[in-house]
Amino acid sequence: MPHYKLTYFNLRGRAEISRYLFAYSGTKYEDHRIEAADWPKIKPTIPFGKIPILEVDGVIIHQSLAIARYLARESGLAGQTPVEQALADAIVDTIDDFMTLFPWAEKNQEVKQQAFNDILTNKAPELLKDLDAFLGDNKWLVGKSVTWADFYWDVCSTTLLSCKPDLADKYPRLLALRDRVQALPAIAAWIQKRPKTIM
Ligand code: GSH
Repeated sequence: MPHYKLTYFNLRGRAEISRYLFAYSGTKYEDHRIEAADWPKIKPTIPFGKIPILEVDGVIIHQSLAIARYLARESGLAGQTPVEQALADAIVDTIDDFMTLFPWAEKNQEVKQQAFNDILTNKAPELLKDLDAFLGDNKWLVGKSVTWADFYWDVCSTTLLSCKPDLADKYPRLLALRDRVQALPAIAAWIQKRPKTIM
């Protein structure tokens, strides 16, 4: 078993999908959380200067979704066939396209709040409608078993719902999918024990 070290801020953010995958597979890893105040001196030491990064026996992998896709493959959660894998990737990318619309690092709180409201009110409905149609009455987003796409929906929607609690009220099937992910014993245990952070 390689030595895994995941480095990120003390946030769920872009590292939480990988933490879910570690939790689900029961793989030991170092959940290294850095203080924002220490970031300026750490940044230049990191290839490409962004986090999360995952060190696998000292090899540094950057980009949150490359990290998560690797962990999903390792734990059998990437999809059961090449087509399922492509579909899971496509759903993850679709959700991620939406998440990257938000100006997470905006310093002006008024500007930030206005942009968040606009995206949550005017752009989210389209994503939710499409995701709901894609899920239909299936248990999981892709194939017959849980994949990292279901995890990504849960992780991202947790943050979205913290910004707008009624966001998905019109989509009980998407809310039920969150419940199914969160009821997986290893995920339930992780949610219970993880550090409580705003994002
Ligand atoms: N596409 C990259 C990923 O998914 O990993 C984005 C990485 C990214 O922007 N990370 C942010 C960061 O490192 C934190 S969420 N911010 C500090 C900086 O840019 O100096």
